[in-house]
Amino acid sequence: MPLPSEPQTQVQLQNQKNSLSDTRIYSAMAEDPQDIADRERIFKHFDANGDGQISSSELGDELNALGSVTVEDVKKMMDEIDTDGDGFISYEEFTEFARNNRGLIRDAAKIF
Ligand SMILES: [Ca+2]
Ligand SMILES: [Ca+2]
Repeated sequence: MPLPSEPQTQVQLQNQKNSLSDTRIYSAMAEDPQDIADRERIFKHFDANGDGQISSSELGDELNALGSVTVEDVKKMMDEIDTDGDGFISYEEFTEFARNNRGLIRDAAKIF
């Protein structure tokens, strides 16, 4: 009577261990992989020219497509998200904003 093959058992245990630690990492960061995927998709959507940053005109164009916004509205959002004040929203700045506004990003993910 042959025993179950030893290497296979080890691989299965290893996989279980990996998925457990993945879960722990995600919960420690309090980040749903879906939130990260949504965030990346929305960022790329806003970054129309694909240079990795959202300019105020890119932000304004997208917000105008959703409904009328004033120049002041766009400026207010830029001021809030562009924390280093260089006039562009980097992915890091967007990530920070998204983490603090998870509900807003989830709503936006339904639109984009
Ligand atoms: Ca851009
Ligand atoms: Ca910036």
